[in-house]
Amino acid sequence: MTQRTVVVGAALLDDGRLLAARRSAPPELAGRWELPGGKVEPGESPDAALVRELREELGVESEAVERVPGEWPLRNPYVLHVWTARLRPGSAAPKALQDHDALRWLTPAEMWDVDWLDQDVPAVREIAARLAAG
Ligand code: 9L3
Ligand code: MG
Repeated sequence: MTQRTVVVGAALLDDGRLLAARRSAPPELAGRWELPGGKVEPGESPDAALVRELREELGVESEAVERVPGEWPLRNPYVLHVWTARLRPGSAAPKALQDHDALRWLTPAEMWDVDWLDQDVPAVREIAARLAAG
């Protein structure tokens, strides 16, 4: 039986823009941009994992909104799921606290200005289509 571990990525949206985060580690991913997030822990729900990861990595209070349909392969045994998310009222602004060295809020026109991780591209395409549709 194949063990799969879900990695949740957050399409954090604010005012029609998407937050992109540049990875600082590991070396093979450093410099590439991603939807922030990480591994769902045993017994943890995906939306709780997303909220925890964004608190740890960005220092924000957020809520998961909805899953973006699809599942994208990562290095074995990981698969990427993406959820849209928003900042809770009163949250701090995102800061690159861990695993990232730059953040950008991208408008639809800027969506492809950053070098996204290959595995995040299909999800970003889907988010871009939604933002463009208003
Ligand atoms: N990963 C890919 N795209 C993403 C995220 C959050 C993660 N949007 C990949 C990178 C790592 C693995 O998943 O190989 C685990 O992620 P993390 O726990 O290092 O963030
Ligand atoms: Mg992470």
